[in-house]
Amino acid sequence: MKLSYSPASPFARKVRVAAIELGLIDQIEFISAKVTPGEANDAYMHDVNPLKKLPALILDDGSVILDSYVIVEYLDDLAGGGKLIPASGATRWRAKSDHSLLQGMLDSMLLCRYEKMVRPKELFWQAWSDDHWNRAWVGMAKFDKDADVLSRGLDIVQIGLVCVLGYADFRFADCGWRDAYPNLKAFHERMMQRESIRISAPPAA
Ligand SMILES: N[C@@H](CCC(=O)N[C@@H](CS)C(=O)NCC(=O)O)C(=O)O
Repeated sequence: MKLSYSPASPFARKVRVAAIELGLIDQIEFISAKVTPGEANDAYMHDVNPLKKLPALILDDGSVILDSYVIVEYLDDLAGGGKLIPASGATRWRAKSDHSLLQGMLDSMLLCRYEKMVRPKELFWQAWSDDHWNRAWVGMAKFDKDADVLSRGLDIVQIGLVCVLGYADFRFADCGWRDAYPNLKAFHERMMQRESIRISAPPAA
């Protein structure tokens, strides 16, 4: 299997952490891909993902699995199922829903980043950017109060939450999430003790 990847991508980090935790990392070849809004990458769009997003998992038969959540679910299945995503029942739907929230938070944080760094300065829309940042910020507040998520064994929600917080450190270093959300701070410190989380942290910005 091959994974289109960038060390800066929080979505790709999620897959990498899951692959390490599931014991599948040695079966994946990491292929660096460059996908920037506003820049063409026709080969990637045609051959891998028409949405021009990474990560994408390319199986040995050439078929492609999108997106990061579905890739983690695929890997979880390969590892026997029910390891990082509960296999059935209320806990499955809770985890999927919490993960969707985290996914949306990351989407919004990425949009803020693109608005600031990629969009022409004269077109920058402050209110739109603030609105998206606020979605991530209020999402963090929700998880800061969720003692169950913060204290249970490793799963897709905890991995997604670490990726959100790591991306906040990487791209929004002054946002102050540790001061605002002490339970997330303690959670993040604990999670950073895991090798998979530590070695997958984004490079210094
Ligand atoms: N829903 C996708 C989101 C992936 C995503 O947005 N990836 C970013 C990189 S971190 C990307 O490819 N951005 C390029 C673009 O939007 O043009 C997933 O979970 O894999």
